[in-house]
Amino acid sequence: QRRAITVQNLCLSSHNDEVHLAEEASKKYGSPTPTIFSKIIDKTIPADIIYEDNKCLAFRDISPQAPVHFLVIPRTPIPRISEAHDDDAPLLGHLLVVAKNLAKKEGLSEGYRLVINEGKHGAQSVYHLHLHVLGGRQMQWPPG
Ligand code: TR5
Repeated sequence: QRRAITVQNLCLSSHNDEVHLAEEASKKYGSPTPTIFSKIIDKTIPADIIYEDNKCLAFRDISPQAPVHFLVIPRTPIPRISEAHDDDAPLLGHLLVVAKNLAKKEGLSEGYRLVINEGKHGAQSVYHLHLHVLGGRQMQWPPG
């Protein structure tokens, strides 16, 4: 089954090196343990959930990189954007619509950034697809 949950949990450590986390996560990719985000979905791990519906939920990032930083995730555990199927297009569109609605609700009238990290080079550390929404400060370009 394609939706088999595939990644080991990443416990939040004092070590906050996202690139290191991403490297470790990519090594573990393929293991059958659910991700931490599955546990947030099933509420066995607490999170600051700001929105949920039957397709997705949004919660504040535990290590915010901007004054406003939340994640929008599908309930279906698509591990990464590169593994989304063409027929996931409505779901992917829904994540974007939810992200922009929440950004408005969060007062990000001056703009914000949407980010999807993909795989090792993209510094993905949790292999459950998620859309970062960051705002409340001036972003720089290019990202590191
Ligand atoms: O690096 P990528 O793009 O995979 O982003 C993963 C994000 O998940 C990071 O920004 C982390 O700070 C965030 N994260 C990790 C955990 C976590 C979380 N956000 C909310 N709640 C969390 N819990 C309870 N546990 C985490 N390990």
